Amino acid sequence: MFEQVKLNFASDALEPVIDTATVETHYGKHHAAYTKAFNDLAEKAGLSGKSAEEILGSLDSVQDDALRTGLRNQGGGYLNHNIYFEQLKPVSEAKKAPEGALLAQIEKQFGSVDGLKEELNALAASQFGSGWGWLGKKADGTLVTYKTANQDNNYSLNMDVTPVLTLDVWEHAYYLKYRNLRADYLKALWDLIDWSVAEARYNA
Ligand code: MN3
Repeated sequence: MFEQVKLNFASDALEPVIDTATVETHYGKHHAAYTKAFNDLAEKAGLSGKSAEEILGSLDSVQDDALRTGLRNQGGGYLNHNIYFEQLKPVSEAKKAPEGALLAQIEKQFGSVDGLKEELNALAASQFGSGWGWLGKKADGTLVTYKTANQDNNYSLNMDVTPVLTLDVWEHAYYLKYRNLRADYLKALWDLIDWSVAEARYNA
């Protein structure tokens, strides 16, 4: 049974960066719907015992086209939002900057944390239509920025990376407050990113 990650905050606690209605709709409706649909499809496909990462990483083994597409979209929607919501904390509680190995690698590759934010925001802002901007880690510890369309991720695309951070650029993530200003949402979102979660993912 796939379950939504528990939120580290009340639905109004991300104000003013993310408004209460967006949290309630995004987590309570969109993410909940992806989760239910993924559970239903995984059961139908006889894959309920596997992890979401395993299912998405072996979609080729699902023969039925509609089932495979459904698992890709709903499973991606389920997992991507778990990764997204897990890394968010209220402004007053989020760890504001990385330390240790992650910080060293960011400085080596991007010059500074601000340099990384700038590059990743530009990449996420450039995603045409719905999708995600990502910071990922390769097996050798190298960091990589990339973007994916719709609910695709490193697992469904069989990329040799694991997620460190993700930025949701579907309109449902920001449109109630930021309207068409995706770049403003991306800039503000960093105030909610809890770097202790990114460190744990990087050091895993
Ligand atoms: Mn979303």
